[in-house]
Amino acid sequence: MATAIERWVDEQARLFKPKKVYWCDGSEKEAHELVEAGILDEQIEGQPVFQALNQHRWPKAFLHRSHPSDVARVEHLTYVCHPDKETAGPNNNWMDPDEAKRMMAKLSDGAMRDKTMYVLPYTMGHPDSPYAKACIQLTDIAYVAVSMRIMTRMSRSVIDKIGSREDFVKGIHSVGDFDPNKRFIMHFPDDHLVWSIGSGYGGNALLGKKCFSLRIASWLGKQEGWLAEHMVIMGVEDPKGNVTYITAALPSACGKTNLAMMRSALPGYKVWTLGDDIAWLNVGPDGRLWAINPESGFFGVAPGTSMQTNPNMMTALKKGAFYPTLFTNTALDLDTNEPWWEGMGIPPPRSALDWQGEHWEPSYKTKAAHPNSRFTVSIYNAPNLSKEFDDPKGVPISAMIFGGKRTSLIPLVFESLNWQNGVFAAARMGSETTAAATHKEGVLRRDPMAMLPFCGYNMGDYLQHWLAIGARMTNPPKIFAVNWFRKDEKNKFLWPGFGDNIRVLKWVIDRVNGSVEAKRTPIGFVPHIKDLDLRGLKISKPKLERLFKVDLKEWRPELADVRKLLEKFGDHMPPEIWREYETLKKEAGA
Ligand code: GTP
Ligand code: SPV
Ligand code: MN
Repeated sequence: MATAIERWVDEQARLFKPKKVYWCDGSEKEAHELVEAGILDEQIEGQPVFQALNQHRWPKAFLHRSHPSDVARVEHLTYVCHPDKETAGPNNNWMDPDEAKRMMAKLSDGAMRDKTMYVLPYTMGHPDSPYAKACIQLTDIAYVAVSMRIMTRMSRSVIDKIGSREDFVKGIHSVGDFDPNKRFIMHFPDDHLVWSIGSGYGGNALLGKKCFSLRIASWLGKQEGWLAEHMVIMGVEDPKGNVTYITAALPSACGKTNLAMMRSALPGYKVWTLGDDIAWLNVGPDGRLWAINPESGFFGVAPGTSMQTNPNMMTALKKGAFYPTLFTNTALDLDTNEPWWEGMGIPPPRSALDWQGEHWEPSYKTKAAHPNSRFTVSIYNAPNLSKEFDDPKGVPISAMIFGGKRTSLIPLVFESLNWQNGVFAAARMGSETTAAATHKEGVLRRDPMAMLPFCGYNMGDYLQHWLAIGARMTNPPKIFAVNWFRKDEKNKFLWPGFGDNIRVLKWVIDRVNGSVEAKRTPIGFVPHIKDLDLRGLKISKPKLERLFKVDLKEWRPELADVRKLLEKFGDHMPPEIWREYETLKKEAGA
């Protein structure tokens, strides 16, 4: 008798009508065959799906060029289909689930004709973790199959683990004909199902990532009492060898990968990585918050990654241990067959192909690599991988950091007064928009907890859930806010960032350990400058003062904007958050 998985795959095959169905086992041998298929058999706009890069300089690395219209997440085409709109909240696009399924079935009919349907069995999280989830995704492009092998733990054993259960996590994906008018990323939280058509881009197509591990998982977390968050997990080791585990939430393209891979500028301090994008957080029996990373790879922004800014990532990209490493929409140096991107820290190639495969020279005004060009690389290639990474129970979190790109107003770092006050600080977070999603760049948008595009239900209820989790912990993490991006009047960053961010993490750890005092302001505790370890850093006193300045006058328009955000959620916004708002408003004299 057919299993639940086989029945479901059959049903999808009848709809999509592929020429064959191929069940993946996640092995390296198979990955070679899939890459080969991407080089020889599969094309996008007349170009092969994969191209081998210089294997001497970039072992096991391949280049992928996407369809030119398919370079980022598409938030306006992303829907969360709860039975009612209220549950999805004003933070999500909503469609009635039955209507959405009818629409998707129509778009899916025959969409894999002449193509292979790959069946991908994988777990999110270490298979031995009680928090791991067993998943099956279908796709019709080798790029997605191979990317999923890097980003998840793919194995046939998942099929046995699911056995006769019907409630496994389901992902249906087809690139269709890349038509932006037929592109939809649909979530059905109650069915544990994501159905995505028309895009091959990471967040739209690697369905274990944002779609399941954040949008659907956040909903599961709400029901089951845990959190799915857009967060880095890292262990910071001090010179005595003590490791403090910290999470950090920053919106897309605001510095998570760089933070997770940081090479410390302070002697004796080390950052060990456990993840650069997603954390699942559970309250442990010890009353602390424990974190696992459901993923096993990095899907990181290429531009700006260099030996100067992120040497650990450059090492991972060139390591050639796990097969393969992928580059998507970077430029290609025609002399050397190496990938290249803006901010790589080396001169541009004399002659290149740009991200679309067109001829490019340094004199051109256009960018050679797409601003959201990315690499996909196994976390096991990371030279700073934490030895706790494969521990099924995860790591205990002492501090949670929230941040965004704010060129003014927000100090380099401050600490919230308590959990509830910290939830408010994280909820009012804003960021100037970036290239990771298709919208105008550089506009301030409120992005509570860096989860605005990823929370799979009403964000008012989500903040309530955060407060409830806080009430369950006897030893909660302290909550901090950071901003690496404050600028001076000449539009220059005040803070060097990257490896120097360790100085901020050191202050965070000192506060966790209670070894330094801080200055109480209406927004929270701000460092005394004398408590920052600035050894080896040249930065002027006026710059430092400006980095930490809390100007209450400037907070008036900010708070008016925050009010608009809170109002958007009506009755769903917890009264505790409104109380925090009123207190801050009063203390700030606004
Ligand atoms: P997603 O993968 O989209 O979730 O992004 P991310 O949050 O992991 O961002 P990432 O680390 O890739 O950084 C994005 C951009 O921010 C890059 O252009 C970096 O060079 C820049 N950046 C990262 N950290 C810093 C910093 O400390 N200071 C400054 N000025 N820029 C930074
Ligand atoms: C992000 O946009 O936050 C990313 C890339 O990490 S994606 O996987 O596309 O979501
Ligand atoms: Mn992300």
